[in-house]
Amino acid sequence: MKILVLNGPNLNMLGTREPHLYGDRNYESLCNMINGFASQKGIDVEIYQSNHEGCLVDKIQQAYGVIDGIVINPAAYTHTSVALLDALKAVSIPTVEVHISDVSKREDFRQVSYVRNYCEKTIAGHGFDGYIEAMDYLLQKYGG
Ligand code: CA2
Repeated sequence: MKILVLNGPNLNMLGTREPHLYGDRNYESLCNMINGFASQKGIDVEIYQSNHEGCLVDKIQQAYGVIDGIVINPAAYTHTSVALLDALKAVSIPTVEVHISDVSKREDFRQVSYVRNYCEKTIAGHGFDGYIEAMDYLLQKYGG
């Protein structure tokens, strides 16, 4: 199976600041963890990060017909982007929303998630492990 892992703005800066929220490991370490799990389970994974909303929309559209499942941490676009929600609806690929921090315990403006309206599941506050849980959910869904 093919899984696309999408990460939104500033996640490439992991490990530089706010370790109480996002931990002290960097983005490369997150990618290594995702790739390690994928190779262990025989999953074909692509990881993509962008600071630009339209680039993330483009990547979702390109997944149409070729990707079996999406794991998405839209970062700040979680709370603002109808465009990402519409793109996910357009391609109709099973999707899991992931947040490293527990957004439910943070500011009011983080309580809204547009993509959640489409996603099958949301995992928040489990740190980097949330990505593994999301991939595992998609794997189970396809009988893996
Ligand atoms: O908890 C998450 O995964 C978030 O999606 C992270 C976003 C935030 O806007 C969401 O509300 C929750 C922020 C990612 C920014 O990452 C940073 C990395 C290094 C230093 C500061 C922020």
